[in-house]
Amino acid sequence: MAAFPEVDKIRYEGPDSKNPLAFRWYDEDEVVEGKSMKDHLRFSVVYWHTFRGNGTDPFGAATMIRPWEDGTDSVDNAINRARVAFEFMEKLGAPYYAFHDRDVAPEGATLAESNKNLDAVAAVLKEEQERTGIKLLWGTANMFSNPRFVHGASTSCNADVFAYAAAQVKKALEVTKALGGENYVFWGGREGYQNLFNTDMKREFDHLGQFMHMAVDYADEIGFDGTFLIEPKPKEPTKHQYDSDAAACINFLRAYELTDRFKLNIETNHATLAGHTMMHELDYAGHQGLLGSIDANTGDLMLGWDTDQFPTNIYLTTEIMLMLLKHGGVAPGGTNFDAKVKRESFEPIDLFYAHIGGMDAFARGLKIAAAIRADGEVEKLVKDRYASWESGIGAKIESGSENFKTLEAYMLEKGEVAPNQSGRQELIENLINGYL
Ligand code: XLS
Ligand code: NI
Ligand code: NI
Repeated sequence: MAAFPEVDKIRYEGPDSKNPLAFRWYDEDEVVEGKSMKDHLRFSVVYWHTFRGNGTDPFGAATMIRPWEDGTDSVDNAINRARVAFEFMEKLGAPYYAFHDRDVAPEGATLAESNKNLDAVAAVLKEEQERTGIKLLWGTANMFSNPRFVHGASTSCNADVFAYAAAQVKKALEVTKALGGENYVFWGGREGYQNLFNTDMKREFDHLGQFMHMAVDYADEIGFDGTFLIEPKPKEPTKHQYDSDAAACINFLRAYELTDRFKLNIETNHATLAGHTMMHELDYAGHQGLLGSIDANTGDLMLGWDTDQFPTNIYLTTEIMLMLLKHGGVAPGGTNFDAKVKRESFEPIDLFYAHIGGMDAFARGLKIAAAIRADGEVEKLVKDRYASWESGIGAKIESGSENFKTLEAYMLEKGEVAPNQSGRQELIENLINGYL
């Protein structure tokens, strides 16, 4: 029985459509900068928020109405839910999805039982992937919900917990490979600390590095060649997460010699929590050659936690798409909606409204970003701003031929620097607004 009988396949109807169950901007076949929107954006639906989110918050119980749920944590219920998930994704027209092991299948009393449950549901996921053509963007392991992970997983003070986490990731990698997953994500979970007085930070970082190498080794052993992604986040649940932002993650990857297999999965709300903009995090990861994928959501500037809202702000999606286009696109990563409907939006149909809005916001952002790039006005302003590096002393410095002594000689002779130019911030902001 269909879970969403009142919803047909969501179609592109153009900007004038008043149909709330249609795309106004996302036309998957429309070509932008030589590539279809579908290939640029690579939209992905997350299993945890969309099919496991129940609307609880620290002050209240579940609110979501999900008629297909039978209220048990059985494998049967999980299998039925998987079928519903694919009905949803197929109607939405999202080409990808992502999950944690424990989202899709119930945790058993033992590791063996958990693995068995996961296999049973994975078989259905495979069947549904084949039926619909929807693909797995990435898999990951939930190593933060169960109380055993109270002190973290690979950075736990308890060696048994490290071993358990290793076994769990081993299995999650096998399942991700079996389902053709194109990436594998590590979000830090509880890898971090609450108090440095009781924490051996160096030892914990070394364990984290060791763990990642074990993951790479095992991936090689089973022939999983997807990209590994680390997802930076500065706080929540621990006060100080080890993967706090793009720069910290990249330093970790370099220090432990992991950059050949790892890239970053940048999430909007995490960037905000780190005191950065999403644009900053994307540009930083991008110019380091380590931009792998994005978790598309947004926070609330009045709330200091990870509210994981659906992105609807066109200015934000324009900034994101400018960065993705600049750095050569997001593939083999994707635009993964790590976002949840609000607790008050408890009807199943709200899941469609939320995703349609996010996809349209990104499609618009893509078109606006492409227009900005095609006009080249903004690019020219930036180029002019750095004109002093194109010739003369600037070009010489960049070529590596100068040193402190030659530069002193240059400046002693010249006496004072050439006049600075205006930064033109307001002009450039006005220009951007002109495209929106
Ligand atoms: C939590 C993270 C999480 C990861 C997957 O804040 O965003 O959802 O994306 O473990
Ligand atoms: Ni998050
Ligand atoms: Ni995320």
